[in-house]
Amino acid sequence: MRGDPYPFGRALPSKHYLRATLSPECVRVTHMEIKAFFDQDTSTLSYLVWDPSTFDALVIDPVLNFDPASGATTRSSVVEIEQAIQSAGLKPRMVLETHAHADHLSGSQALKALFPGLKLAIGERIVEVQRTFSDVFGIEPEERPGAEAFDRLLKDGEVFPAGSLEVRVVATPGHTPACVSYLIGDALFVGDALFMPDSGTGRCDFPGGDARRLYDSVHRRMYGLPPATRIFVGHDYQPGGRELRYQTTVSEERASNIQLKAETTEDEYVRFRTERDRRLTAPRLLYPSLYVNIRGGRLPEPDVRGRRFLKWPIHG
Ligand SMILES: N[C@@H](CCC(=O)N[C@@H](CS)C(=O)NCC(=O)O)C(=O)O
Ligand SMILES: [Fe+2]
Repeated sequence: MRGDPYPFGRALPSKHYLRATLSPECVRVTHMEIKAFFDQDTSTLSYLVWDPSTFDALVIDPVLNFDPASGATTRSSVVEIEQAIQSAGLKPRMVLETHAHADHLSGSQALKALFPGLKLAIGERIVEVQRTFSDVFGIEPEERPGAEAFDRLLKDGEVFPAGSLEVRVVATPGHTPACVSYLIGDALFVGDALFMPDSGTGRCDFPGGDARRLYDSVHRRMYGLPPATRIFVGHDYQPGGRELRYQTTVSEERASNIQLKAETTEDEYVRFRTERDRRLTAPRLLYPSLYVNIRGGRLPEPDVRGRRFLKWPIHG
């Protein structure tokens, strides 16, 4: 994967983020509210972010609940977010995916059905992931999902509005090639690139994953942000049964992330990550998740009798 031509060279230096996000003349949103939602079944965090002065809001990484044994999907996680939106009188503008999740189904389409004006966005390299997994699932060429599965594909460094909220895209590949983080004010939503300091980092053994890339994403791009930048993680596996935690800071991660601290070298990290990944098993919902998530969170089209079927490759 080292020969991958993705233009990291174009990335803005970290002092630019400092100017772009924290200096008063550049920041449009000075105050924002963040509410986290936790899906116990997959240990996933979703976030609702809003501007309390305009009520403009966005949702990051919503979950559609799925029981693989029965095939039942339920919208309880999405309904929780909907209720929070309704009770605060918010105007949701966008749903942002940090990546195509491999362990849970996205709730983005269920949310879009509730709020029809919502736009769904994801990092532009999703098209690579769509290609890879269309092959894995043997999807016929004319049925392969592409850019049209999303309302908007985002480029590294792009800054876009969601109502009065201003969002900066920071490409943070490694867990998957298309992973992005979202910087909103002083808060960085990192998806599965980085977890709480006692949990480490995302695995890098999915197709297109790359531990060297993840090191660069975390060490150069995230740890180059101002130390007080708040970090909101995409999962918390509650190691040792500790209470749920999902918010930390750049300085806390730099000082104490168990897998990747400021002083950890690239080789040390890559050795550790590769070794750990060798022992990990596939996520329980790997195939259902990717089948749905490369289609922007859409369930498979129903047949004439309204039944939907997933594809699940078998090997061995
Ligand atoms: N056991 C979980 C899988 C957990 C998992 O693989 N999580 C990914 C994020 S999607 C990860 O990066 N884990 C980091 C690690 O285990 O080191 C499941 O079956 O869903
Ligand atoms: Fe993930």
